[in-house]
Amino acid sequence: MSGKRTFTMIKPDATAANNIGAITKMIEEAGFVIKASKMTRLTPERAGEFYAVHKERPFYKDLCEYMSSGPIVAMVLEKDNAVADFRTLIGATNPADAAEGTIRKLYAKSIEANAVHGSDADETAAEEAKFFFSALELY
Ligand code: IDP
Ligand code: MG
Repeated sequence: MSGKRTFTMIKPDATAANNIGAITKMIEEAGFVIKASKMTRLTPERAGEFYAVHKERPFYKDLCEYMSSGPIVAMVLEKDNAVADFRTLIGATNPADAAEGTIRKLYAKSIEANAVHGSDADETAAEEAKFFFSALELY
C-alpha cells in the first residue's frame, strides 16, 4: 500500500527564475495538498547531509554547491500514491529526457539545476520531511 505523503524542494534555479508560483500551481492542480512549506537556504554542509546517499558520485560536490547557491522552498505534499505520482509530475532527472508537460521539462535548466526535488520512496519522504520540519509542523 503506497503512502499519502511525499517531500519536494523547489531548487535554487527555479527560485532564481521566479518560478515558485508557477511550479506550486502545477503541484496543487495535480491534486497535491501542501501540508508544510518553508523558504530557506542550505549551507553546502547541510546540502551534503541531505544528499549523503550520493556522496560517492562524481557530481556530489557540484550538487552541494548548487543546492546552497540560493534559496529553496521545502514542502510536504499529500495525495494518494504521493511518491510515484509526484515523480510522474516532475519528469526524468535530466530535463532532456523529461516527458512533455512535466515540471522539469517546463522549468529545469540542466540535469543538475533541474527545478525540483522529489522523494524516491515513502521512507525517504518521511526522513526528508523531518530534515526540514519539526514534529509540530508535520501534523
Ligand atoms: P532525482 O532528483 O531525479 O531523484 P538523483 O539521481 O536522486 O535524481 O540525483 C539527485 C540530484 O543530483 C538530481 O536531481 C540532480 O540535481 C543531481 N544530479 C543527478 N545526476 C546528475 C548528473 O549526472 N550530473 C549532475 N547532477 C546530477
Ligand atoms: Mg533522487
